[in-house]
This record gives sequence, structure tokens and C-alpha cells, in this order.
Amino acid sequence: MKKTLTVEQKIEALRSEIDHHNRQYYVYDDPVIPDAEYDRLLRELQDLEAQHPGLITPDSPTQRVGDKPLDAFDTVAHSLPMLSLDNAFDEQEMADFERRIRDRLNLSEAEPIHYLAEPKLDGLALNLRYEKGRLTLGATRGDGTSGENVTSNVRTIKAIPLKLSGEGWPDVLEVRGEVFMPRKGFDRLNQQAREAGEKTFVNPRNAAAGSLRQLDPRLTAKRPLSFFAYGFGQISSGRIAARQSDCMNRLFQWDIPISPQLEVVVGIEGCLEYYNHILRVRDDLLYDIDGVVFKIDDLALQERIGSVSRAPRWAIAYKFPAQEETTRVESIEFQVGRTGAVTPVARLQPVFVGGVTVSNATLHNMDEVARKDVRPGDTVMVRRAGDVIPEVVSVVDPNREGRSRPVELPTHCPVCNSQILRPEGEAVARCSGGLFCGAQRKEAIKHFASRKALDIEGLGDKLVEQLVEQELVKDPADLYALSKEQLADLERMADKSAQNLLDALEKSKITTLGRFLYALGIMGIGETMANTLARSLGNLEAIMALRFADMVEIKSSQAAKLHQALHAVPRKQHLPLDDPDFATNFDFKWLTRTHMHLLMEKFSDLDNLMAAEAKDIANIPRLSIDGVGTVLADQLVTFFRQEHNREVIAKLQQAGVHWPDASSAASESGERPLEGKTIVITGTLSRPRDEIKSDLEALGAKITGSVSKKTDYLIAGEAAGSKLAKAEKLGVPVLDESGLQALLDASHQPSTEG
Ligand code: I6G
Repeated sequence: MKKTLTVEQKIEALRSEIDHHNRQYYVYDDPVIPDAEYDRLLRELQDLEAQHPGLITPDSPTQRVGDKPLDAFDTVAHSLPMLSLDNAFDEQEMADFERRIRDRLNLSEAEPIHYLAEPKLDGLALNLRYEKGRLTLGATRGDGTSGENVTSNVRTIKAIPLKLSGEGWPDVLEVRGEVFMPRKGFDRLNQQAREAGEKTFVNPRNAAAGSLRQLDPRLTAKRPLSFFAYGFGQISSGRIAARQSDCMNRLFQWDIPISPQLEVVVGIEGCLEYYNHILRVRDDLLYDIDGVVFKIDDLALQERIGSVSRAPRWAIAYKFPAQEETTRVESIEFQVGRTGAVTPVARLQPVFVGGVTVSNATLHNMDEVARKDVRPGDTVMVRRAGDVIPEVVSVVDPNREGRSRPVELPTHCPVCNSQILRPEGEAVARCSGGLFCGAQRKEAIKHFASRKALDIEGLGDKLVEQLVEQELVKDPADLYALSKEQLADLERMADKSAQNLLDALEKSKITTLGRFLYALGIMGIGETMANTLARSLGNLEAIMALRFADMVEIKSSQAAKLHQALHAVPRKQHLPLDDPDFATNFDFKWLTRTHMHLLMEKFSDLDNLMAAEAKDIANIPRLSIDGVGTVLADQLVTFFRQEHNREVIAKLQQAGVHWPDASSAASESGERPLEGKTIVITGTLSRPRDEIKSDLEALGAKITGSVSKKTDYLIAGEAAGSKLAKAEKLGVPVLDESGLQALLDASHQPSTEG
């Protein structure tokens, strides 16, 4: 017969179960139950405690939400000093360490020394005091003699037990260890800060220190802090075991977290092997470490050898090469990647970091440059972790005399001088000279030859790379000037394959306008949009002549407000019309960069704009092409206005590339094979969602935001959430990336009827 539990027993059982799950989750990152199940347990405990308030104890897991904010932390004296560690930076210094031990202890070379080895966490030291098994104090190291009383905050850290489990613990037990923030939690915290427009933390260590030293414990409670013990302060009963390793095991039995990497090693060889092993797995650990610590395992030997005032003689931290260093930014330059992404890069005074000398560090994109406000001349913190490319983490010392302007995105590509475009709302800026830009040459030609573009059979990636590297081809038009001899000279190219390629090139000269447009690799113009443009405008000349005024709208009401705002302040308070910041002086959300291009196109300068009436500022676009918004309009007009792009197009036409009457191509014939289909897109896909949306819309599909019985397909990328679950429940067909491609391909098949 099942015994019924008393309320007290039920509460106790729930507490111990929740404590166990807290440890699994916060210490070992290995939850064994789903979050919802954990929440259910916690709620059950909360309900029981609400019904029996007399049974609430301070060590209940429900009490970890954080007390009221403090005005300041009290200072507490440590019962035994909190020491630091001596460091070693190379094998010689490790050998010296062991030599000193042997000398002091009079040990011969034949007597092995056992060490307890563990990674050195990059966090901050904490002293925990348990009295009769209950947590009574949490204090920072401070100056080693006294620290800050951060008990209210420590109580919110779920990795730290509020009461000890098991038995045999001394009446007074002080445990020392490191509070840290696991990398995953750190990334999540910074992501949230970024989304809220708040300052981010430079590294997990700073985040842990900032979180532990919060005056409001309710904030600390929300921070993903964890803890591993590494040693001891006062112990009322004296030693709890004869070896450091056994002491640590006893802590583990009482539910105090210890490092899973603890290992006893023998002699200096064992230490070096352990060091190299941890160095290799460093980037796979869930938290940052900055070295490994070795301690003589035998406590009697530890006692014999003793401590100097600052550090024990029986322990040493063998440090890893630092992953962060400070240095000076000499300049900020812009690099163009093979797909045209323009990336700001800091040129640095060379600095040794993460085991290599670093003289360049990425700044990712202009949002990052603005957020960190890095400028030439600044002293910055550079980080290089593992194989990751070095990055500028933050400005340490902004030395700004005479350099008060923030870094700006260049208007033109440093490689090919084409215009740089940064689509509204996107972090990445791109060079618009895809056809022509040296940095993008290989990718542009591969794209031009690809199956959905001019479909040049036999012109594979390796061959394109050879042609570009040997400077036989600079732009796609050069392909058509290649001779059989030039091709036959290439690696792994027999006469026969050279002839086959020439035949394929000849064959590719007959194409469709849609394919040709797609082959140009214009940013944002996928296969379907290229076909839509071909169908809507009918010929290349019309597409090349597109103006902003044809596609971009300024409503009468918007024009009237802009007119009013322009005349509300004196003329000289406005920036020039072509200044990138012109629009930011007005509070109009609709006034995008593309609208500014339209105003430039219509009025060319501020004087003309100021002289215009509101009705002249308004613009009703001549064309309305499905899927062409302000971003695409900008990309199209910018591409075709650049002389070098027009030259490549002319060269291609001179080489004989042409397309018969557009209406003969099935995909350009105006058929809308997805007419009447309702499609929902969710999750992360390899192309921007807007691009997929416009591809599908051009084929007649209607794109909606939520899944219902009426939905014909759900396109689900990675991390698709509730929409996927709903589609599965309703039996709506779900297409992944390849399913989507199949749908697009099938919709482009030439119709065989009539
Ligand atoms: O700061 C420390 C980090 C790690 C330590 C330490 C440690 O052991 C793994 N051990 C001692 C004895 C001290 N500081 C003083």
C-alpha cells in the first residue's frame, strides 16, 4: 500500500527534487526534465507553501527570487585570508615550481609528487560559509583580508546550495570557489541587451562580476551565474579528508558543485600532459578558462610547505596564452568579401593574443562600429578565442583629441569603386559592382555560368578559379573571347574538353531575358524576380532605364509634411540633399534612403527642392511591379546606373548573347501557376524571407502570416516553432528548403499545353 506523505514530507521531497534539477541545469548544463515539468514542480511547491506559510524556510528553492535592493554592500572580514595564486607561463616555470617543492620538502627525484589538477575558471572568487549545513554568508575576495557581503545575491545563484545535503559536514564549513557565467548564458544576456538597445558586457568575466555586485538581488536572480568550488576557508572540525582530491569529493557529496575536469596527475610530466589536454579542449568547455591550477594533493605536504603572505607555495596557476589584450587602432579599413559584403576591419598595432600575433581584427559591420564607437587612435581590447577570427571587443581608452567624428561607411567600394549599398534595416553593406568587382569576380562568374543563369555546361567552380587567377577572365563577357588554345593550356583540360566548353559557351548565347537578368547577379534579384521584371517590362532597355520615380511613392500627405518641415526652419539648418544624414534630421519614418535618391533624381539639390511646391514633391510611380519595394528599386537603379556594369552588358551583347522574343519563355509568359495557393513562411532559411516571398508572389501565391486550415503549404526553415507544430496538427503540407526549391522549379517548367 502506498504511504501517504505529510505536507512537510511532500514539501521536503519537492525541494530536494527541484534542487537536483537546478544542479543538473545550472552546473552541468544537462537538464533531465523539460522546462515545463520543472515549472510544474516549482509551482506545486509554491502552492503548497502558500497554503502553509508556516512551513516556508529561507533555504526553499522558492526563496531564490531576490530580496529588496541594498544601498551598499557591508564589508566582512574573512576568517582566514583569501589568497591568490602564483602563475607559471611556460614549461620552465613549471619545472622551477616542482624544483622548489622538492628542495623545501627534501624530496628526492625518485619520490613522485601527486597534484590535483583543474581548469582555472575566468570568474571571480567567492567565499561561502555554511553553519550547521545552512548557507549564512557569501563574500567576495576583496583585498583578501575582507570582502563584500553579497549573501543576498549569492542566495539567488541556483548552482549554490542553500543547505547542504547528506551528512558529516562540519558545523562551520567555508568553501571557496569561482562564480562564473557560462558562455551560452553570456551570449543570451548580450543578445537581450542588444535587442533592448542596452550596453553589452565585454566578456563573461565582466558579466559575472557585474551581476554578482548588483545592489538589487532581483536582477542578480535573472543572470545565468554558476559556481565551482576549488578550496576551503575555516573548517570547525579541522581537515575533512587527508587529500585535496578527497576533500573535493566530500563537497560533491554535500551537493556543492566542483569542476568535472578534476584529476590527480603525477609529476611535472603529468601536469604538462593535463595542461595540453585542457588547452586542446578549451573551446569545447561551456565556460571561459584562463589556465589550469595544480595543487599538491597531500594536505600534510601542503601544510609542511606553507604559504607566503600572498599565495600558497603548494599551488600554481599555469596560464594559457591570453585571449584578450589591449592595443591601438592604427586605422579602420573596409574589406570586400567574395560575395560583396563590405566589412570594417581595424588595423592594429601588432599584439600577441590567443597564441598568435594579431594585426587585424574584424569589426563585423557598421552597427557594431557604431555600438562600440571605435575610431582610429583608440586603445581597444582585442579578443582571439580558439580558431575564431580576432575581434575588437571594446574601446578601453578613447583618445579623441581632434578626432571627434565617428567612422562612416564609405560610399564607394575600395576595390572597384562601385557604389556601396546598405539595404534599409540590414546590418551588412554590400558592393554593388558584382559583375565587375575584383573581390567578387570568381563568385560573379560562377553565378553567371550556373544552371539557372546562363547554364554553361562544363564551366565548374575550379575552372572559373583558374581562369580568374590566370587573368584570362575579368568579367563574364571575357568568357566569350576565350580561345581553344587558352583553354587547352589549363590544368586538367584536354583538347576535347576545351572544345566542349567552347560549344557550351556558344549554346549559352541564346537565353531568356529573365535568365540574363538573373545572371547579372544584381543584389536582391533572384530567379523569380528577374522573370517578373522581364515579364513586366518586356525588354532590357526598359529595365536599364528604370528611374526611382518609376517605382517609389511619395504620397501627397507625406509631401505636404516634408514641404512644411523644410520651410519650418531656416535654409542653412538643412544638410545638403546628398548628405547621408539629411533624412535623419526629419522625423519621418517613411523617408528612406531610396526616397532620398528619388528627391535627388527629381531636384538634384536642396535649393531646387526648397523651391518646389508640395504637389511637385509628391510622386506617383508609373509602375507597380509585384515585390519591388524601395530596397529593390534602389538596388536595380544603382546597378544599371553604373557605367562599368553597362559596359559589361554591352560587351555581352556584342559577343552575341541574346534572347528571342520574351513571351516564348514559359516563366516569362505571365503564367501564375501558384495562383490561389496560400503559403506561410517560417524559421530561418538560406535566403532573406522577403526574397522568397516575392519569388512565390510572382508565381501567383498569396503569402500570409499564420497557419490555418486554408494554408496550402508551410515553408519551414531551421528553428521553425509554433507554426510548424500547428501545420503538423492541421495536416498542412510542410516544405523544407529543398521542397521549396522543388515547388519553384515545378512552377517554372515550361507549359506543354497549347
Ligand atoms: O583563484 C583561484 C582559482 C582556482 C585559486 C585556486 C583555484 O584552484 C583551482 N586555488 C587557490 C588555493 C587559490 N586561488 C588561493
